[in-house]
Amino acid sequence: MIEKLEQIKKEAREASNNSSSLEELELVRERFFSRKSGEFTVLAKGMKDLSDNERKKIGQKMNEVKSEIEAFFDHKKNEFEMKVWEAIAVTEAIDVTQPKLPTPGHGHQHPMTIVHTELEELFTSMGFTVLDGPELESEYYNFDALNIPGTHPARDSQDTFFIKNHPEWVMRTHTSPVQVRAMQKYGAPLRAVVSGRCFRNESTDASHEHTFYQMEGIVIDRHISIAHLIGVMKELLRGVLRKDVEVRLRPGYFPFVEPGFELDMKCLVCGGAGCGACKHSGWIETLPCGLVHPKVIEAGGLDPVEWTGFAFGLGSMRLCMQKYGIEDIRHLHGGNLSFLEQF
Ligand code: FA5
Repeated sequence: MIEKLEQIKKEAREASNNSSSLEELELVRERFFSRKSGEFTVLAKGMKDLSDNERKKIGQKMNEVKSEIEAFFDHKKNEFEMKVWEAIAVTEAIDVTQPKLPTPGHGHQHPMTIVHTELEELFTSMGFTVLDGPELESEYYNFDALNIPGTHPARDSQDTFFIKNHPEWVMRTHTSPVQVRAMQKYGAPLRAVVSGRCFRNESTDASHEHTFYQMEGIVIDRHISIAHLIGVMKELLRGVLRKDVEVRLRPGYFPFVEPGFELDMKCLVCGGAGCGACKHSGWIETLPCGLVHPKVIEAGGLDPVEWTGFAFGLGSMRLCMQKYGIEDIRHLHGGNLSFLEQF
């Protein structure tokens, strides 16, 4: 039996040395130690037929051989595991000499976001609700409900993008459609602002974009007058620009207000001398406004005899330009970081 044990030890050492992977080594371990048919296990089962003396002597030898074989296996297993770690160390090595990557800077708000947030805070402090409206709007809300029927020449001044095969949908040309939507949804009295993107099919220049922002405001109540309108407009400009600005009010035609005004402000970019931002006139068209037309109040589901109101459509990109002295509107959507990092 001693000879047989020595033979098993020799074969186990050779087999483990010759194994070429952890899986193969596991099969070698099975060959000698599997519970049913392992060569060492079968030999150990024969111990029961030995005399007490022999069993003591052989038992000791068996324990020695078993420990030796297990040591061969463990040694070989360590070899394989080391190879795996070496491979990982090569592929995932950290190069301590590599220069440090620049730390990404902190982001900040876009100037338009700053202006809209300030405007919304200002209006909520005056009791206005902040609403939202769809950018893809129905032709009805964008034009018809605002007293601009299909043949009305006012449609020409707001040439828009229609949707292929869906002439009833347009990319909204202004935020005014929310006037009617708000009246229909919330009734009267009402005080609301809505800021968002508008779209027009027009060439761009220093003061025009095809995609630009407006903030609409609407107040519906009893006995609303032009005095209320002008009071709120002045508060708006003072709140955002943080100074008194020179304004002029002149008649303006919009089919959805009566009377309608254009509230212009003296250009802060050039101080009124004339520049690209004010089309060299010294004045900026920023705040068209007026008293809500009775037909619009009717479209909102309200009685125009009982309810009156004012509305305005602030060109918030132009206001942003005035606030920060930006001479060309196209900088705002240009994505140029050296421009944006100034805010
Ligand atoms: C309107 O859009 C009306 N809905 C405004 C209104 C609302 C009047 C409520 C009365 C009552 P207008 O087309 O003028 O009006 O545009 C309003 C403002 O948006 C302009 O004064 C200007 O500041 C800005 N704006 C208009 N077109 C552009 C453009 N292409 N690029 C940048 N800003 C523009």
